[in-house]
Amino acid sequence: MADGTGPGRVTPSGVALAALLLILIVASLWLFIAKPYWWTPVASQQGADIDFIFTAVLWVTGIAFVGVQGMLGYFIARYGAKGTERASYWHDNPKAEAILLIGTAAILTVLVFMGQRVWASVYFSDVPENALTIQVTGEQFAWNFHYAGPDGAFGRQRIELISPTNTIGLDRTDPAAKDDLLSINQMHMVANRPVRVRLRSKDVIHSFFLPNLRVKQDAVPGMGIEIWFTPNLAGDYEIACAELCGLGHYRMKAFLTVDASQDVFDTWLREQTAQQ
Ligand SMILES: [Cu+2]
Repeated sequence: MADGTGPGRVTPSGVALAALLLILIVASLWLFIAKPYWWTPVASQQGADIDFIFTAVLWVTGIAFVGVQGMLGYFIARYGAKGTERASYWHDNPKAEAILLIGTAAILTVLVFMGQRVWASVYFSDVPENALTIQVTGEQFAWNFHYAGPDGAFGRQRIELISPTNTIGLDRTDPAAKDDLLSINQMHMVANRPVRVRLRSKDVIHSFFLPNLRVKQDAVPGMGIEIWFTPNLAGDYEIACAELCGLGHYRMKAFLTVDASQDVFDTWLREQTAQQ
């Protein structure tokens, strides 16, 4: 065929493949432009920066993808039009390789620096003074949220006290534990007040995921991991576990409420504590 003696360059299977590719291109373009399955509106301060990086990476890789695939298509059409052309071969081309290497390195370096600025603002910045601290403990298959209560001090936890009703082993004889709240699968925080999450796991690796707030952090057994962020949009959201952590992983779902004011939050905390 390539020697020009075949049935010609346009074959039914080629046309079918081209049509299929065209449908794929139009469908994926539509997905990106109409955004029927896109991110939820961002609900945290840090989330806007993360979305910006994501968008930048998407543009860069999108342009590179279209450029590379377009050139490939063009070369095939341009140099294979008759089916009689011979491919030429050479071992290397230092100039082309240098341009590609330096160009790619420059783009990636810019992206890495943009990303590390956001990373540092999430992981290497000081937690603001007024932050609300919540101890989050993942287990198969639930999220435990431990609030210090009005005294601001977390009660002692003891492993031998862990039971089906006291899932984090809170020692109620400790004075600091008197006003503590243990909430299972229900998390509350206050809009525009920073939150410090102390993340732990009782069994396997889980991943604490607040998609609306663009927060995702692994919970690792034997480690206490801190992360902070500032929710800035009141509302009800979902919390997921983003680490395949066992057979019940799919139901490791919890609920987050970002209260509009400290008063609303305090009322919730008081009601919940009274119930316990
Ligand atoms: Cu999990």
